[in-house]
Amino acid sequence: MKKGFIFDLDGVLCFTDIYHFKAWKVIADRLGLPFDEKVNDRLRGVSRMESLRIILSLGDKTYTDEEQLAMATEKNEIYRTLLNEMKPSDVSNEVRETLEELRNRGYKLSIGSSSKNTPTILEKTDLAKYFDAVSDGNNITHSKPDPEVFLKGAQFLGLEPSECYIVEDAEAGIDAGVAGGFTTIGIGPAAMYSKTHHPISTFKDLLNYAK
Ligand code: B16
Ligand code: MG
Repeated sequence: MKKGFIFDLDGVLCFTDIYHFKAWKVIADRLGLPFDEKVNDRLRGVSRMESLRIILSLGDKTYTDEEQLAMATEKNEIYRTLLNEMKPSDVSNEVRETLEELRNRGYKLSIGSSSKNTPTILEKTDLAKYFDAVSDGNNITHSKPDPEVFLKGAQFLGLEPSECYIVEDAEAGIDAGVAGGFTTIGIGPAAMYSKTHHPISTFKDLLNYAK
C-alpha cells in the first residue's frame, strides 16, 4: 500500500522552465549557439552542469572546466533574479487543494527536485508548508535519471520506495523513479512517455491514486 508521494518541482508544482530558458538563452546567444524551446525541453529535470553540456553540444567549441563553471554561475545569477518575481499565485489552486487533500487522507509528502534553488522557490511560492520532507539538488551527488534524489526523499519520509508514488513531468525523472523501484505518475510530457506507470492529464487526478 502506498503511504507517500514524492513530487518533482519544476513542471509539476510550478513552472520555472521559462526562467531557465531565458537565463540559458543569454549565455547561448553570446556563444552563437542555436538554443531554442525544443532544446530547452531536453533540460527538464537534468542538473545545471548537465544542462550546460547539452547546450554546448550545439556547437563544436570546447571549454575548460573553469569556463563552464563561470557560464553556469552566470546563468544561475540571471535565473535567481527572475525567480525573485515568483509569488504564491504562481501555484494553482488545483495544486494547493490537491496537496491539502492528500495530507488530509494521511499521505506523507516530499519534494524530489534536481534544483539547488528549491528552498527559494518553495519560499517564494509559499509551498513549503505542505511538505514533510525536501530532497533536492543540495542533498544529492547524482542528478536524475539517477534515483538518488527520490531514494533520499523516501528515506526522509521514513518510507520504502515501494510505498511511494513519484510525480514527474520529465522523462529523466520517470527513469529515475523506475530505477529506484518507485511507482511513477507522469504529467505533461511524462504522461506520453512509455516508461510511465500511470499517466494523468491534470494535477487533481492524483486523488484517484490516494484512496
Ligand atoms: P538549478 P526539477 C530541475 O528541476 C529543472 O527541471 C532543470 O531544468 C534544472 O536544470 C534543474 O532543476 C537544476 O536546477 O540550476 O536551479 O539547480 O524539474 O527537478 O524540479
Ligand atoms: Mg520537472
